[in-house]
Amino acid sequence: MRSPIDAAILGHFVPATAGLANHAVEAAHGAFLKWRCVPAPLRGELVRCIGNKIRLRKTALARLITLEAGKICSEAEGEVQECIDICDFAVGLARQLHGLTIASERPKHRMMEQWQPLGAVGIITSFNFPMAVWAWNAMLGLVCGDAVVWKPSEKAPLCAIALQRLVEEAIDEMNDTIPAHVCQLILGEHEAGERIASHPLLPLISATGSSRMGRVVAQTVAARLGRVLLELGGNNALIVTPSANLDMALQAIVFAAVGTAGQRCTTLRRLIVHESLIDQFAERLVQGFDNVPIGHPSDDGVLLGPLIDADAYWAMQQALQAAEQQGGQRLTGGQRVEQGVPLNGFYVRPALIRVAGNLDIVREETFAPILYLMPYAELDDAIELNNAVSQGLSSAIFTDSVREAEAFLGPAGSDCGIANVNIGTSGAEIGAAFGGEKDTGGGREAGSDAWKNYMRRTTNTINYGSELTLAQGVRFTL
Ligand code: UN1
Repeated sequence: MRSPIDAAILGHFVPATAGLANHAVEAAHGAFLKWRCVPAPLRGELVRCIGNKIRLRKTALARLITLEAGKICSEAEGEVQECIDICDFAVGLARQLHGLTIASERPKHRMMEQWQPLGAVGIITSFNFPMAVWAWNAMLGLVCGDAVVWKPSEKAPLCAIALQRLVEEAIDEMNDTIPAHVCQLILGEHEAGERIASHPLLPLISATGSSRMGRVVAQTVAARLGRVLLELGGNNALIVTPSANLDMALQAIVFAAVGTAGQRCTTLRRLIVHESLIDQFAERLVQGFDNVPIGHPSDDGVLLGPLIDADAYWAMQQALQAAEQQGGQRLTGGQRVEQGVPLNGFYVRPALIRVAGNLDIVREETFAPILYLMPYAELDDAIELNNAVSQGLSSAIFTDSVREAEAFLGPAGSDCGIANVNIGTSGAEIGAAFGGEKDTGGGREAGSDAWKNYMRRTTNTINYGSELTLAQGVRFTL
């Protein structure tokens, strides 16, 4: 594999054979059979230990993300922080995996639900968050009593190996309380992902990546009636209304559109601006985009590092061409940058394209810093534009009007899993549920009650009387 910074070869990995992958899944399943009986707060101790190790090595891990995914240092550190945060969250959660007690209609009966460990969980992650997305899934899975089988992106195996090493260290340090194979790593290309998706010993597959990949995984898992947790493509929009604080909006927009070189699933891709201010605001945006410092992602002050690879660059060029053919007007950006950046990396100027509405190309998620700018007249039209794409991950509105904000957040408002007011579309905290609707796949990861995905619910009815009473008044006595 190569670094996106300068295409330098970072190493070679041998993809796991089918036999090896199967062995890893079976080992994880075996570990699960023991792990599920370890009390949850003790399972939390392993996660605490992993979190402490990540905390101690925050800078080194962030450097690895920069090297392998091309993120600027601050965003790479932010991603490691996200891993630490979910560890802390999961440790607390280990004492809160609670179910309900429900009133029974029968005398001297009690109903309750319990949440039990589910099994070994398959986790498929993408290059753009090579550590955090694993952490969301694995740390919750571990406290829930599951084992974990991780198939990271073939573009970011070093990040995965580094985390796996830390996990193994933590397991060793906790001696024989932890089954050794509770966290497994399988390196490979998409065949490895397919193997995981079809494996009957993995009751849950959590997959992050493109909607195309998610569809294949979902169908494979559905064929064996398994469970999926999908976090797929986004096509996130932000509405700027006349009452918005434009300085704040501008900052939020540039971070959301350009951060991580436009390669977050939460990246801002569509900007819907009120017609009364779109021309003036477009000028400010062009200025903002043209002034984004581009370069080596480790250099101080750089905000825009490289795209992941040549394919990403060509996909961006094709999207720009399609946008222009479909009537879009390029206001700025899109060119490759070759001066003042490391050789052989794919560095680009962020592109701003004025469009009349959701052109065909605008409906597609292109993983690059391209922002489509479109006007609206009435808030209802803006919300309709926001919703009129197949993806439904993140969305935002900038407004000082309570009426507008609440309309956007209400039942006829944004149809996305994330709807924000006066902040951008990306950079969510881990405490809340993360995910989206429609082609985004419907899954919710990280905070809130996302842990329930990693457990099975049992409903228990207990009769503590000495008579057998049937529900619904049914009489059936011999
Ligand atoms: C992703 O791009 O797959 O909200 C995840 C954000 C980050 C996570 C992005 N916390 O932008």
